[in-house]
Amino acid sequence: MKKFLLFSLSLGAVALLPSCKMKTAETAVSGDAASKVYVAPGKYDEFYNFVSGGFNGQVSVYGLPSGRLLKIIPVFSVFPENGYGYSEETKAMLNTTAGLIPWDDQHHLTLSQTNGEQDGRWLFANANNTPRVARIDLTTFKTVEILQLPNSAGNHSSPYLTENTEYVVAGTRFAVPIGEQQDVPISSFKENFKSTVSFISVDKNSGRMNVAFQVVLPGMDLDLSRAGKGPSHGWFFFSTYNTEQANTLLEVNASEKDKDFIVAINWQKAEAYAKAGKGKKMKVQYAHNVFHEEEQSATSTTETEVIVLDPNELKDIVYMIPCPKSPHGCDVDPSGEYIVGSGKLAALIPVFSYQKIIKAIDAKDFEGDYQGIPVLKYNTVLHGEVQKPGLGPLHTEFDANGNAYTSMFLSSEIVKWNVKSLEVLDRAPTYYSIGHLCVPGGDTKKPWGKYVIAYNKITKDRYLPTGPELAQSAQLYDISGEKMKLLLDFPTVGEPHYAQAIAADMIKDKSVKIYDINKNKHPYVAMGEKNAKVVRKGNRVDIYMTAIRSHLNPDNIEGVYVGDEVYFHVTNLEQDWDVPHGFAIKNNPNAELLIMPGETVTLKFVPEKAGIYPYYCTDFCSALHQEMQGYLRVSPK
Ligand code: CUK
Ligand code: CUA
Repeated sequence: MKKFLLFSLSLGAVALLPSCKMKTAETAVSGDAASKVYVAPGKYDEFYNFVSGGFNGQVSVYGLPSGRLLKIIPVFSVFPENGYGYSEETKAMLNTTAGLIPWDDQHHLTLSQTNGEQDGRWLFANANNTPRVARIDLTTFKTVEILQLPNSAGNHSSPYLTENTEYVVAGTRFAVPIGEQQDVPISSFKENFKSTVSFISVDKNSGRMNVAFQVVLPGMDLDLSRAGKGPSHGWFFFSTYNTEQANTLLEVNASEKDKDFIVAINWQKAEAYAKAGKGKKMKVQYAHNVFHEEEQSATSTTETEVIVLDPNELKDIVYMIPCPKSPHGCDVDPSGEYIVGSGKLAALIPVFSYQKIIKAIDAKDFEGDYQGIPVLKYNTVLHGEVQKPGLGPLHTEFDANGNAYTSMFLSSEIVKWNVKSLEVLDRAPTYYSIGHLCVPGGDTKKPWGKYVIAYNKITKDRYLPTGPELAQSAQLYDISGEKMKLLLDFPTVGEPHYAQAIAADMIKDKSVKIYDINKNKHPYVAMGEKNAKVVRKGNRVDIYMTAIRSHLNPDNIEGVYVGDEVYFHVTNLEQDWDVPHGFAIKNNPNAELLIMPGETVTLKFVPEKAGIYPYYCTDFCSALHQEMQGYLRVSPK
């Protein structure tokens, strides 16, 4: 949303700036708030809250209602805490056709679903900059797969999924020339730039992702999306802006039109066309990275082809619904009947009816076309408008009782309204300038409800100042009653955009599991201290090292020469599921490792100078932790 802020400024309209109401927290917090978020020492939280990290490229995990930070899961950025992106086993996860990219921008998260309800199996995340979608396994809390997307740039409208996780979709924010990189004038946007939606199939059992097909659209900025559910299963809805197809936004021409569109895609029809061979095969290159649990190691392969469907030829897969003023969020209610568009510059919230959309499509009741794609009539498919909801509507989540909660960036509040009657029921200020919000299960058929969490863009005075770079702020509200009640502020990591929350019971017992060393098929595993050894092949030296309280074995290594490629393959032999060991060696630019029980992890070291290089365990693992150490001698060639 940073861009939007600038954009408002360039309009010169003071009314569009976020209004940071300088109301103090005390005025908004009820007396029993503390007891509602208190989780006694030794007790667990009720929900896991998975929060996107924005520009830090990671995902963080909090407990709710306490707001305690439980873990950071590295996804699209390297992570010093556990060596992700530094170890030989995980480097391949960050591979792309442009090489290893150590840092990306992560905005949206989606928990896998079965029958429209959360199933606690996987969490999907997008990389916004270099387009990729990741899958995180919720038994290990590890990133296990990253799929790069061809024909895309600015993978913002992603990842959203269908109600049985049949497909994860990813829509392009930046229209670009498709195919391989092309050198064309930027002013040729209208002719040369295209937008795409990738439909990524997800294997029911393994979770393995695959770009099944892409739908190509005229160049426009796809912003956010949701799948239909229940009656609207089979459809996907995307918000768009810049349907003027401006290649520069400096003159604010991207918002000159009164209405942009919600794009409705009939994915079941598109899928049938793709299966019937109606798409075109296009040569492209993109990386597909998979972490293999048995080998404890990732591989990166390159895919070379994608199936592309063109709605100008296949006339009944894409429709446009006019939507006021640069829509941002596009959300579908739990019943699957109502589609909420949030025009970020609009003073109302339009809600569309799925039944009316289908009726109008069947009757071919169109107002015209947009570049060959039929445009429905706003009034014909509208369920109604929420009047005077506040300023700057962005995103909407739902509770289990037919209510919607919309974030208002400019007026800095959450507005609760009834989905059927469109009546505004309550509003609660946020501190300050809310972006996304999250109700546990609030994007599914069966929201858990209970809380809404605001992820705010401006922190200002919420925490002790820490220089100009402040922690971002989340806020937890009780929504169990008629009125929302602010309970808690908690600082977050990076810049949260979207988040998901799930009942702790769905996951917690599955993740209490040791990785069985007998299943460790790592090529350099040392099963037991007896198997620790040093093997030389040419100038490559493989050290099969073991770590167990309280030795590293071997702990004296000689016969290594300057310029050798040395690989420390450290196997953690512990059988307690939560006892990691660390590994670090002096002057190694490849950083360090953290090895969990049963795992083998590899650190590469190419010594440039003769000398003695001490190494040791970096994780305080027992009373004799300091004894886990050793020496490598490097001799001149
Ligand atoms: S965007 Cu950040 S507040 Cu990237 Cu989902 Cu709306
Ligand atoms: Cu092992 Cu400290």
